[in-house]
Parts: sequence; structure tokens; C-alpha cells
Amino acid sequence: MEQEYKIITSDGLEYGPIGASTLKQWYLEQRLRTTDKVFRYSDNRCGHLRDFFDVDSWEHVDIIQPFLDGRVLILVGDITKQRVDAIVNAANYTLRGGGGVDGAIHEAGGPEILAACEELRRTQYPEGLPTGEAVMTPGGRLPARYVIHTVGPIKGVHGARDAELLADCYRHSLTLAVRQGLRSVAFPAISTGIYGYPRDEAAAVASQAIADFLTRDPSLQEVRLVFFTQRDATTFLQYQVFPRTG
Ligand code: AR6
Repeated sequence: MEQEYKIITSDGLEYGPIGASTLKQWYLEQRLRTTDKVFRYSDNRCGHLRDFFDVDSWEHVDIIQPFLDGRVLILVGDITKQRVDAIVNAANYTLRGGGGVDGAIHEAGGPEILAACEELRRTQYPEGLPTGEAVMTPGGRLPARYVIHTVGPIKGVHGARDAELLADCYRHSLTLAVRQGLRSVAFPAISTGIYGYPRDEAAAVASQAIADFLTRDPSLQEVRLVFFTQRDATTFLQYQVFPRTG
């Protein structure tokens, strides 16, 4: 059966129960806005319309859980589809693309991203981008305006510095975003694919680094952690260390 929702518009009007297809139709008819409040009957979850649906593709996004007063959102989806100021790329030191998220981002974003990466290599990083560092390029054809490229540690290569370097990826990416005046950033689970970082350990490191940053810097409004599968998101939720009261 189709999920049912209640809508509370910014004018305070309530509608419901209504199904997802009606929500879509109403949105397309401009009767609803992305910031209208939505309540889902099946699990009592509340949020904005945009928390439940990517209203451009009308794909289901489903934010699983918020932390730090909603400034951190955990969701299952495709990072290349995120409509945020910047998405983060789990790149490699060459900045010339690769597999995994890197391949997906270059494919979806088109040649403008690679051209900007080549320019960064030529001007600032002739030897390649060091592990833990981050750089920014335009987002090309992506819905995100920018891509922040960071190089995660290959698990086991840096010995005791693995966690510190993974934390650096998050910290330096967020620092770049703030410097550019951005408000929303989406991360994939850096290093947990080809680079072999165990998902449980990475969850603790990433959440600690993000929490440390956001509690010191008030300007970023939204940090999305985007997992490819529900299973990866569940593992993250089990091992994250975000402050409980946030
Ligand atoms: N959206 C969200 N998450 C994704 C997506 C996607 N479209 N695709 C994969 N993931 P990986 P790494 C998840 O291997 O471990 C490249 O070749 C995936 O399930 O992309 O940092 C680079 O060029 C995993 O959890 O990055 C480097 O050489 C996470 O994204 C190397 O891989 C990261 O997986 C970097 O390896």
C-alpha cells in the first residue's frame, strides 16, 4: 500500500492522509513547497517535504536520522543526486578520477570537473593531493554547485595515522566549505570502499570529526552523510559517536 502523509503548509493548513503520488502532483501544481512540514503515518516521522523526497527527480530520499539539532542528516541515496551547495568526492591523489564515488561524480558532473582538477594539479599540486587534504572545483552538471575532492587514507598504509588522516578529510572539507560561504555539504563514507577502511571504525572517526567541527563553527546548516545502501547506513548509526542530546 502507498505510504500516507499529513501535510502542514507554512500557512498552517493541514491536509491528509494523502499518498506520495498526490504529494507529487500537488508539488508540481505549486500547491506545496519543499519547506512544508510532512508527517508520515507509518513511522510517525516528521520533517520537511524535501526530507522525504528529492523533489526534482521525485526520488525517495528518506532521511533516517538527524543529529546535532538536525544539522547532520543521515540518509540512503546517491551522492551525485544531492541538491546541496557542495558534495564531497572520495578521490585519489591524482585528482584524475577513478572508480566508486569518484567515477560516479565525474560521470554525472561532466568534463568541467576534470578540467578544474587538472588545473589544480598544474598550479598547486604537481605531485598530487596529499592524503587528508581537500580542494574545491565547480560541480559541472551536478545539482550541487561545487565538488570538494579529498583523499582518504588507504587502510593500513599509514599505520597509526589512519584515523587522524580520515578525520582530516572531514575537517578540511568542512573548512573549505565554510571559507566559500557554503551552507550545506554532503559526504559519502570516505575510504570505506576501495580504500578498505572498516565501516564501523570509519563511522566513529567521521562522526567525531564532524561533531567537533560543527560545535565550533555555527555557519554550516546542513551536513548530509549519504550511504549507498541501507545496510551501510545502519552500520554507521550503530557506531557513530554524535552527542546524544544534539
Ligand atoms: N553515492 C553514495 N555513496 C557511494 C556511491 C554513490 N554514488 N558510490 C559508492 N558509494 P569508494 P574510497 C560508497 O570506493 O574507499 C576511487 O577509485 C561506497 O559504498 O568510492 O575512498 C578513487 O579514485 C563506499 O562506502 O571510495 C580512489 O582511488 C564509499 O562510497 C578510491 O576509489 C566510498 O567508496 C577511493 O576509495
